[in-house]
Amino acid sequence: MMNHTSANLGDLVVDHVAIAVADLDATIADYTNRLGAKVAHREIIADQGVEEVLIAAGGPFIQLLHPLSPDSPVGKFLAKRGPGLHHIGYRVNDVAAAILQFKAAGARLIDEVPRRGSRNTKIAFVHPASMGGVLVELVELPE
Ligand code: CMX
Ligand code: CO
Repeated sequence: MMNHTSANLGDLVVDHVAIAVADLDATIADYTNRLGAKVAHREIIADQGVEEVLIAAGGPFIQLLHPLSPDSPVGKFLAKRGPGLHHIGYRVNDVAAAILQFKAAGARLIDEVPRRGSRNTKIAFVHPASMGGVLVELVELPE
């Protein structure tokens, strides 16, 4: 059966590529004016200390992330590294099952229990130390 999510983590599908930005509106303008991109979604995720803007990009979204405060994870990232690539989100059918699979494989999880992401998704982060220096987000779309 064809599915837009990956079965058993088998068919890898990128949901979004996330970029940490210092100036959200200026960056949106760069994408819309220079690339002709359209904003698909905008949401404040207060408990994660971020505002996200999803840019439509023909398949996976480009997720612009702006910190709500300097002591949030993205705020600390910006202070340490400056704006740039932050993480890649991959779709999975069942994020709780995916967490168990990553744990069984010896990966370091940031989230041992799924939390709520934007768009009513269920998400979990895998530590960059376990994925070649890249922060990975597992994304389960709502029904
Ligand atoms: N990619 C790669 N490395 C990263 C990173 C990232 N996005 N963020 C931090 N790091 C690195 C740091 O540079 C640091 O490296 P060194 O030890 O070599 O200096 C190390 O990871 C530890 O970083 P830290 O700033 O001390 O912060 P923490 O360990 O507290 O947290 C991380 C790091 C990845 C666990 C944290 O940023 C996190 O929990 N992120 C997930 C939450 C998040 O970003 N939510 C917003 C996204 C919302 C959404 O996508 O919907
Ligand atoms: Co994300």
